[in-house]
Amino acid sequence: EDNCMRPLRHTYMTFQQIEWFLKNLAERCPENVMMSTVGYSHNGNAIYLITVSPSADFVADLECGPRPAVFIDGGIHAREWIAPATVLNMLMKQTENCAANTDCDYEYYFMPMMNPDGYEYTWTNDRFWRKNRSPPPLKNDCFGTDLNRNWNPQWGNIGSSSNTCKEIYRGTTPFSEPETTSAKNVMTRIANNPELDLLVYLSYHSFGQLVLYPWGYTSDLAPTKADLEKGGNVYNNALKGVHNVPYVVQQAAELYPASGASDDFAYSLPIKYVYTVELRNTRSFLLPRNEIALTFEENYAGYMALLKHATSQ
Ligand code: ING
Ligand code: ZN
Repeated sequence: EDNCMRPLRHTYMTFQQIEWFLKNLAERCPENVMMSTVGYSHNGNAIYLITVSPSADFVADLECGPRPAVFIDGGIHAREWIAPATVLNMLMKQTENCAANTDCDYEYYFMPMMNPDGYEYTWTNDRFWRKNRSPPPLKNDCFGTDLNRNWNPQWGNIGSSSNTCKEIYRGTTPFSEPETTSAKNVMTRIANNPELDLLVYLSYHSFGQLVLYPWGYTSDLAPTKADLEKGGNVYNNALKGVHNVPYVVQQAAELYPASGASDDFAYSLPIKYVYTVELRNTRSFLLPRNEIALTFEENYAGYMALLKHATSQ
């Protein structure tokens, strides 16, 4: 059978190009890729979940008992273009592996474009838009909720704002936004599936070259801080081995405390290995497109090492 892979992408894609890309991948690789729409943004754009699984003949050979699972998202923030670009390349590479029956021991869940409305807005109106494009509760207020301040637990506390015009506006209630509600529902369903063991959560952002672990809402140490730090170092050491680019592993609240971010929700589900990765570079959201493949390559190595580590514990 033909392999169903596509070449790596070296360009930033519009939301429409991302949709074509995902549909094409799902059509070419029906054995390994399932694409579903798990919600719609305020502007009516689909929020996609892509599930990558082992081929049917191969999965029968895997051990009985719950299968490990990983959930990965990108593009929570509109202007961080390298995040969806990296997750799309990871998704494609993982598909290629599963189609070849190699390195496919997990059930892989990808939400590569969490904020389609905001992303479109960065292509058409404002390259540095961060939030989604939900209308404000009162007219004449500002548009958009920060999708990384809209989660529980600890919604509404430090590092978020009730002012609709701020970049860290938290929304009216926890999960007030369709984007966060969709992701929460998917993550909860995976976590509660007795056939799966949701071990790893990765959320891709930029910039800063950081591997952040919970908590983000407090500088108190997470109860399993030692495991989180170890997993972060496994990711970072593998990453560094690829292009020797320095990333720093630290607790999210050490960067700045922020409540209502997705990683604290993931950690509370609970998921054992939870990271917000701030991709290249250390200066700007405008990452030259010749660094897309490099960023993907190093983070794919980190991802692979972390997934191996998580199942060896
Ligand atoms: N940075 C993250 C943000 O949401 C973060 C950093 C994540 C802080 C999780 C605390 C918890 O602000 C970017 N670039 O979005
Ligand atoms: Zn971000």
